Amino acid sequence: MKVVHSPLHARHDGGKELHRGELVPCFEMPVRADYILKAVQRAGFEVTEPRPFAEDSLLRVHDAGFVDFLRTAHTEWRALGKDGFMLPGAFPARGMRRDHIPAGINGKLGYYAFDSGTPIVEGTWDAALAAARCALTAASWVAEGNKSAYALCRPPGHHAGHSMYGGYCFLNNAALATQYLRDHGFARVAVLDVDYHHGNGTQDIFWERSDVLFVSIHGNPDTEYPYFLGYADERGAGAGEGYTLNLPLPHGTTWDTYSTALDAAMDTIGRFTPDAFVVSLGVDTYEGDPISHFKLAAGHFPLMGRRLAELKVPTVFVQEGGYAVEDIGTNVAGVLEGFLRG
Ligand code: OKP
Ligand code: ZN
Repeated sequence: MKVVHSPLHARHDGGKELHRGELVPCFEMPVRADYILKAVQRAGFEVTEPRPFAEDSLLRVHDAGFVDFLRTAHTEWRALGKDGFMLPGAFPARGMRRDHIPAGINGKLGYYAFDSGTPIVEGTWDAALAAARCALTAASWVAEGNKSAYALCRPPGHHAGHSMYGGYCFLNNAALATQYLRDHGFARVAVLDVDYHHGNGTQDIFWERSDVLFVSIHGNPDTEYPYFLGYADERGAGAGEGYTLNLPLPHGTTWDTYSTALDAAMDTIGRFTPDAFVVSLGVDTYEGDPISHFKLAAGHFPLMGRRLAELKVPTVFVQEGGYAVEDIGTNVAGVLEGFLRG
């Protein structure tokens, strides 16, 4: 399986998030990608840098004003004489204006963000754009006839919506890959999000569409991030009604329960008869993950990969979360190797 990765991911570094009352370095850190890279190289996969897709490719799934904001936010911040990481402090909640974008940078941060755990640093745009290009490159390889490809994206993307960012995500890499496939001859594309956290951004982007099926298996949002989306009764709207499937699972979920949900997800995906398949591959379902509560063991990831291969449809894997950094590479490579053996 070909792998696409950019060293520019490392430009997104130095931000902090609020964790248990303290500002701590983000769990989403550069070394994650280094561990994954080592593991896929050890597995013998060929690693290539992304193709130089133009920035307008992003506008197939994102709002132009939002993309401009991400590109210029840190420059605006520095123009005010500030430096370091930026986090929003106020959000437009119930009863406040959502039809006006404040002119100042602090207002814009709160307007476009949905949490205060996703810092923007000087290199964030370069890293996010490189990750988006990785996803587009993997999709282009599959469109050119490869059976599968893996985009080693960092930062991740599945929490980023049409015009919002959060959950360590800025541009929705998996949605960009999905739309690329739609634009290059694949009439029906299924997305399966196996990250521990609900892929609210991907759901948002494809909510009203019947050409893209979105299925997500994740921790129950009643107690798990992102809290405000990912419940079982969310099934899509308009033409997209019935084309979103959420399978929230409880704390402590083991492979037994997980694999039953995975079977249900794959049955629904099979009935959709997709022409291509995009997997939002988070491995924070692992028992050693510091911010998640499922209990998958390392040996379960190859089984997951094997199950995904049963669909027998061209497949793009896009990296999402996974924060047990020393084991992240083994777990990701486990899924990919299980898929290839499947
Ligand atoms: C991103 B992805 C820890 C709180 C966690 C955000 C979690 C984002 C997960 N202080 N906040 O889906 O893996
Ligand atoms: Zn996650």
